Amino acid sequence: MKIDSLTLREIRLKLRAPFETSFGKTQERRILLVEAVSDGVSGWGEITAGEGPFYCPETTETAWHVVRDFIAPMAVGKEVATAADFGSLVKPIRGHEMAKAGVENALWDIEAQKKNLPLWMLVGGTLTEIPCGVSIGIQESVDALLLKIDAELKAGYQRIKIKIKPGWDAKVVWAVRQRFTLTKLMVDANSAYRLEDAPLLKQLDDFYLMMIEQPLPWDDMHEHARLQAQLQTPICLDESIHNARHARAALEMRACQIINIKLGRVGGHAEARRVHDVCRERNVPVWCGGMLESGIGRAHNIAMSTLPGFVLPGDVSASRRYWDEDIIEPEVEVTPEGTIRVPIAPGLGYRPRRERIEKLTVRQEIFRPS
Ligand code: OSB
Ligand code: MG
Repeated sequence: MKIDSLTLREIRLKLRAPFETSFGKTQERRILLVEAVSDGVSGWGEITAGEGPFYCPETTETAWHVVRDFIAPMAVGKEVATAADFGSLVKPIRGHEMAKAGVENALWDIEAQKKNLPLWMLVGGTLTEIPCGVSIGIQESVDALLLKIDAELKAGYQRIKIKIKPGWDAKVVWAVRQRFTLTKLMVDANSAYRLEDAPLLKQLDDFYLMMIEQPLPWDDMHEHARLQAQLQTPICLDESIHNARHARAALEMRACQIINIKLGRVGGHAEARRVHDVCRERNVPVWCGGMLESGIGRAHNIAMSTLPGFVLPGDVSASRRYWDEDIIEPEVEVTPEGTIRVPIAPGLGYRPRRERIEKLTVRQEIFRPS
């Protein structure tokens, strides 16, 4: 397929409620959307970078720069056999996985439409219904958190993830476990602790958590291995894993027992599948993480979550948990059993609402062969 043009747009989307993690609070998202066109077929991808360099070094602004000044010049007008080959075009660029993923995933959408297949089938998915969990940010009070969890469980979600940070950890998790004794529960620290905090983290072993996600620095697998040796609770890595080599290293050094795969963090569907395969060969379960995506990113997450190794509930939940109105049609909905039924239409399976997207757009640039 020839990449005839790329359109990069920034939209602003206000979250229904602020989302707080150990690295900060988000209320309004600045999301970059990529629309690629090949032979008149248009495909969509989302760049999942945050507004600031706090989850990872990329930001909305760095992604705009890298797409405009490097990815677009390397890719536009070029021919690739399949979307999976896009990576070779942008190989000279180190890092910037989220910027690359936004473009690559748009090509996957195109390829799926051209082959008249739902995207999830094209990526190799086998599951037709995916299990869903929710990620709950740091709250004002423990009572507020308990209320929130209760509501999510009543909506059907299969597992609860709570964000922790120093001062909002063991005591809070204890209160949650007291109240919800059998709920599938996990915590995510977003790198808020140090290896010296091992005794504190060890207290979490009492709460039968499914896993502790990314307790230690984003760039340190070795210390996670040291910590894992002291904990019963499985460690899950998020921020540390940017490609299949990282995944292999982490598993070989026993830095984790579970991996959270995010399409943006690993650079798109092709690398996500390689991370998945590394885990599956070793019987290591994976699940799909979230980045407060709009419907476009969410639809890509759903497709990825159909790969057979995605056996744990992901952070992929209904559009209405995030937005008053999403930018796709239909919106993503979750069944009372806490699952998403995968779409059967070709491509993403959810239609981008072009008019709404245009209304939300604050800047746009179109890249064509010079
Ligand atoms: O660590 O998984 C994370 C949101 C922004 C940045 C990092 C993370 C998250 C979430 C939210 O946990 C998941 C979601 O509901 O999209
Ligand atoms: Mg995480």
